[in-house]
Amino acid sequence: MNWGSMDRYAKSLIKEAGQQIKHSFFIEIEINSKSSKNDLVTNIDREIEQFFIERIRRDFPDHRVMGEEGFGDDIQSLDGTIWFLDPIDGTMNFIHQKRNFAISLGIYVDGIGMLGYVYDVMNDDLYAAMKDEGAYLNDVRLPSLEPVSIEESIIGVNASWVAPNRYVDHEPIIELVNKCRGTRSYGSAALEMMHVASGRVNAYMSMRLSPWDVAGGMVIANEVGAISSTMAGEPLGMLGQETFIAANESIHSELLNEFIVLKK
Ligand code: 2AM
Ligand code: CA
Ligand code: CA
Ligand code: CA
Repeated sequence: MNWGSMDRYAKSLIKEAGQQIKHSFFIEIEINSKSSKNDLVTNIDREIEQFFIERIRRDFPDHRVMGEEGFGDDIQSLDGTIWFLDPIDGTMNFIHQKRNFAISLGIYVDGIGMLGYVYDVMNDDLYAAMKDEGAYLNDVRLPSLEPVSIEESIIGVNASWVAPNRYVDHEPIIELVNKCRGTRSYGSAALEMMHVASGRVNAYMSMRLSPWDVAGGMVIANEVGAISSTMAGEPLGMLGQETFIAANESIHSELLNEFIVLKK
C-alpha cells in the first residue's frame, strides 16, 4: 500500500470511530479511574481502541500498535511500522463537557512520523499531515507559522504550574505568565498541539505525556514549522512518558532557556 491510500484508510477509520463516539452519548457510559481519582477512563475509550486495533491487525498484520488503553502491542523498540493511538485524548472533557476531546493517531516507520491525525470529533475538524507534504485542516492547507515574540504569545500552560509543584520552579513560570499576552489550557494535549499548529496558541507544554498523546500532533506541527521536543530540548524517545513542549520556532528555545527550570 502506498502512503496516499494509507492516508485515506486512516482517515476513514478515524471518521468511523468518531461516529461511534458520538453515538455513545445516547447510552450510559461507564467511568473508572486509573492512576489517581482524576485520571479517568471509560468503556468508550477501551471500545474505540479495540475497534482500531481489530482493523489494523486484520488489514496490516505486520504493523504494531501502541495504544493508551493497553490493547495494543508491548512496544520496546521503534523498528517497523507503529501506530500510536489515543482513542480519546481529553477523557475528562469527554465525560464532563461532551466536547474538547480528540482521536489522536500517528503512523511511524522506524521512529519517523509519516502520517499524523488529530480529529476534533464534536467539531468534525480533522487535522492531518503526511511527512514533507504539508498539514491540512479538513483539506485546507495550514500555512507555515509566522514568527512571534513572547510578549505577543498565547502560551498553553496548566494553571497548577504557577503554584509550587514537583516538576518545575514556579517563579519563572509566573514571570512567563506575566510577560506573555495570555495563557490557555484546554485539557487535550492533541488539540492544544493543533492550536499551536494553527497559530491560535504559540506554545504548549506538559510535564508528562506519552507517545500516543503527541505522535499524531508532532507530524502535523512539524509540517507548519513548529518545534516539538522534551523540556530538555531533545527529540522525544517515543517509548515512555516524557516532558513535552511544542512551540512556534521563534520562541521555543527562549521558553526552555529562560522560563523552564526543571526540578531534579
Ligand atoms: P487523556 O485524556 O488521554 O488521558 C490533560 O489531562 C491532557 O494530559 C490530556 O491530553 C490527557 O490525555 C493527558 N494526560 C497524560 N497523562 C495523563 C494522566 N496520567 N492523567 C490525566 N491526563 C493525562
Ligand atoms: Ca487517559
Ligand atoms: Ca491522551
Ligand atoms: Ca486517552
